[in-house]
Amino acid sequence: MSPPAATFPNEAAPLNGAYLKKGLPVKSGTPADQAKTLEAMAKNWETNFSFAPIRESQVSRAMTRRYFADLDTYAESDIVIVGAGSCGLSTAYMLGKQRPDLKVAIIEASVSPGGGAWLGGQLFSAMVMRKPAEAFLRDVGVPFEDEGDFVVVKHAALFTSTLLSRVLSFPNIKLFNATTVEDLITRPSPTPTHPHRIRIAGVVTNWTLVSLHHDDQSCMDPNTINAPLVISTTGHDGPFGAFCVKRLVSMGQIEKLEGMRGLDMNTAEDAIVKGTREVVEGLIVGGMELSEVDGANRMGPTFGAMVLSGVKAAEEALEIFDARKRNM
Ligand code: 48N
Repeated sequence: MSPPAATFPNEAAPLNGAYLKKGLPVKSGTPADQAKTLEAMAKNWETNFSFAPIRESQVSRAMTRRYFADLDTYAESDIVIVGAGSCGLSTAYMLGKQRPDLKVAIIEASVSPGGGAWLGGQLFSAMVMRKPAEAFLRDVGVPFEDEGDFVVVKHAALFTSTLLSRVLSFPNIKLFNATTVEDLITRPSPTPTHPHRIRIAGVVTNWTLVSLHHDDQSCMDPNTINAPLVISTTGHDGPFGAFCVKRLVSMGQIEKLEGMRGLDMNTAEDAIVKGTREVVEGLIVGGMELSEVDGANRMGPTFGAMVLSGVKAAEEALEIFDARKRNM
């Protein structure tokens, strides 16, 4: 038998406080004698502890009003970062720290941001970064052990969670996780030698769970975010990886992907950092996604290039952004 239907009209609850309805003895706030501190709660769970009252619709409205206000705010962003792995988050941190005036949206396909940076190599915990990348760790506030030419963060999750918390604390940065970039917004930008040249003007998004089912459901159209600059850090090739650069190839904007090469730590990390750049107008590529464009080596379980590629991507973005503003 189905549960009893609601028996009272669903009046809009006030934004700010408890839901008061005739016949529903719901009082706002907790009684004065209720424990308010952890010390006061300890061992008094039965006597003077209870949660303040709530109505389910208040929870729903607290979430939905914020989320849809964010969608409205970031529908026009200054910069969109695709992929919240170590490179994307490092990029966001540098932008958030330097430019509180810019609206930065991060689109992350997974429910859990962080990409491949929750563990070191082969699921081992420790994370290695070669110097001088420890300068970034110091800036973010991640403790490390100094081993001479490299440093070690005792658990990769300490790095990723600390960086993530710093990024999420910036008021001008919004993380849209469980959300996939399914395509790029483009505008014609022809030159005499490249009549079909385009520039990137934002991203096309959908819930990741929707993106995974386009083949077995009828058309589920996407949403969009306009932005004059997109920074793609979607990692090396894989189910979701290297998304934006693969799209550039399919749009004929770059001829082909050179493909990530074999592991060579000493070659790979410098190449990724130095190669981080605007690949086509309006799209900067960093992190391991870049290895697919340039045919750079992979570095395996060292993460210094990811963070410094993020530092460079942010620097490139601000130079481009400010130059465009000057030329407007
Ligand atoms: O961690 P990744 O995969 O990418 P990076 O470049 O930030 O860091 C790479 C690093 O973890 C390594 O691969 C290390 C250094 N190993 C190297 C080696 O030789 O093996 O993060 C990419 C993020 C992920 O969280 C994806 O879920 C996300 O990007 N993503 C997307 N998000 C939104 N829309 C998409 N289309 C999309 N594609 C990937």
